[in-house]
Amino acid sequence: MKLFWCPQTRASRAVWMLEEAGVDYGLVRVDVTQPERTPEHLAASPMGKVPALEDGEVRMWDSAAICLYVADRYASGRLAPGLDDPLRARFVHWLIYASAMIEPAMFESGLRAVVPEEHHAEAFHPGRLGWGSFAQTIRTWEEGLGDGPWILGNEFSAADVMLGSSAVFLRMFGMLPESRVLEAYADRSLARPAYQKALAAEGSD
Ligand SMILES: N[C@@H](CCC(=O)N[C@@H](CS)C(=O)NCC(=O)O)C(=O)O
Repeated sequence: MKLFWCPQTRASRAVWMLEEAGVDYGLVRVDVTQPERTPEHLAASPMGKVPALEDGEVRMWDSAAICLYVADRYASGRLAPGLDDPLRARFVHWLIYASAMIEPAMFESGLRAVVPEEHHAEAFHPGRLGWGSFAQTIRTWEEGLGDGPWILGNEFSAADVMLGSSAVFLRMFGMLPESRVLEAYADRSLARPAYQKALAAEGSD
């Protein structure tokens, strides 16, 4: 298995996932801050993005899809509730929440600061956007976590790789609102040895 990866990007959550699953993989370091893309990278990721996973014939180039695939294929029943498990729906929902709700709401909140106020109603029409406001997104996430410690309760899963890395990213960008629940969740995520291994890779060549 091969992961196209660049430090300090969404690729870190894919490394965290592979470490949690305990599978063998190699990292191919690419620099997505530069415009050039190798043919090998483009074959793995048509948009030349990271993370991108090659696993035999499989090609995947989205962090949520990669987390779901790795959990189902290599850690089913451990990092992903099985298809017949009553927790399966909740697992899928929250795994996708990170990229379908948190990330768009986060970028919208940044855009609002630069788009003139008079264009907000048209540009950010709440009924047309597929996500809620940033405040709503955070509140719903906190409610979903409840007493935790993880999004499924006591069991850690691949959904926490997506959500926990989002909490860590938000904090890194200074965008995590004051939230005891999400601060503690980011800390718990960072305390996972597999996440620490993923971050350690960032400092290596
Ligand atoms: N939805 C994708 C987004 C991937 C993405 O945009 N990755 C960024 C780094 S965080 C990237 O590769 N940017 C370089 C580019 O778009 O050329 C995912 O979650 O994996």
